[in-house]
Amino acid sequence: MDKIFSFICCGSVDDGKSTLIGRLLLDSGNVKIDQLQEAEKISKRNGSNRTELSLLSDGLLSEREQQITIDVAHRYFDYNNIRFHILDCPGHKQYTRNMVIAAAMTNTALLVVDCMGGIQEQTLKHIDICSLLRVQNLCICITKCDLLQGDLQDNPILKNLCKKIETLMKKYNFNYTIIPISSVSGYNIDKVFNQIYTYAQEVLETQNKKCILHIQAARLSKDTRFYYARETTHTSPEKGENYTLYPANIGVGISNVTGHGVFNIDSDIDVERGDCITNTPVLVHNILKQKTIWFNEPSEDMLLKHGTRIVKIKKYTDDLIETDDVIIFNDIDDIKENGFAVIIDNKTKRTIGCCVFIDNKRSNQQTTTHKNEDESKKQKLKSILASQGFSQADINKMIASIK
Ligand SMILES: Nc1nc2c(ncn2[C@@H]2O[C@H](COP(=O)(O)OP(=O)(O)OP(=O)(O)O)[C@@H](O)[C@H]2O)c(=O)[nH]1
Ligand SMILES: [Mg+2]
Repeated sequence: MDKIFSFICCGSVDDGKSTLIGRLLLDSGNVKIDQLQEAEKISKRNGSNRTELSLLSDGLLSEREQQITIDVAHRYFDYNNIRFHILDCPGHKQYTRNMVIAAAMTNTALLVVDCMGGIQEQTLKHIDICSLLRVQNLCICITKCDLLQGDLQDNPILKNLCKKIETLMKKYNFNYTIIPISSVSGYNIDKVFNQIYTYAQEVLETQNKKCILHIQAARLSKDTRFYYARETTHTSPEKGENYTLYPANIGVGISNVTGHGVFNIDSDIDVERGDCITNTPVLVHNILKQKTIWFNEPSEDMLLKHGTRIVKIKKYTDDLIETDDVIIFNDIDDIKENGFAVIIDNKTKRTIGCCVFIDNKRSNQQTTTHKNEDESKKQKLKSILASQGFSQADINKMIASIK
């Protein structure tokens, strides 16, 4: 099973996310008998007359005790020839940060809306977050339809809710579909499987060979330097391919690949943690056009974490961030996976916001070239000095003395 497709399940608190995931796991044959027996036992102990399928998704003890989702639960199921990776998001307002980080990692969402409760404040918040983080496909599941009386085709509550959702969707750019379901009875769950499978095929087919490697570490072993990188776009480099090192803006070749994100390059250039090696154009700026979702109040002293770089925020306004060093990124509309960063409070080290990069491509081109040229000259000088036998410490001192 080499194809993996990730999607989130989001929506307001108690609207039935974890139960739907439990149903998907069960119906796709991905629940072991002992897991099901354990869920039956806990359900009975909690006084429920049916097996709570949410217990198959909620992992933490505190979640099971409180019957709410706190952390993002990662669950997997295989359907046809694809392995599906579901990120079950908490609906509670206080855990919005977990939902944001999950949405940043995926292109598709199952959004649940309780047929009785309708669209809630948190439903709207999750839709806004999905839109800002460029989740393209939205499979909107109207849940708990077993609670509705009579023929569902003609049900006024259902019709009314569908109309409201359609009106709301006009404000956004999603590729969406609405499916009334019941996770308890299994009604229309086959349609959910089909829809997710269709989205998966589309997304996996269009996934390209853009590869962005944020360097995590360099290790020297028997005179060979191995680089360890985060494969931001889930694409791996291949031996013999040509890449560019940023921020230096120098061409490098991949001379060997020894594992996931572990490789050698054909040059003795000094590559460090925080550098980036890519086969696709990126932006290298320290003034960034952005939009932020805040989880807590902004603080006086903040850091921006993107890829494997953490830089200080010098100045923050609603649409611009200025940092004390460049970051290597893309606009979210160009390459989603490289188009967002988290904001950290430097005192508490808590993640307090998530920002997405929008519309930088045209505005900052000039500064990039200028900075890259300087960086490129420094890197070339470094490799010349290294080839002449200077130690790394001496080279760094010499480079630092150049203005
Ligand atoms: N009748 C009925 N009840 C359902 C259905 N789906 C979920 N429920 C019930 O709704 C309640 C909440 O379900 P969960 O799946 O835990 O909701 P959630 O959205 O994951 O909640 P949080 O993670 O805390 O935001 C539970 O009591 C479920 O049994 C359904 O299809 N029919
Ligand atoms: Mg849940």
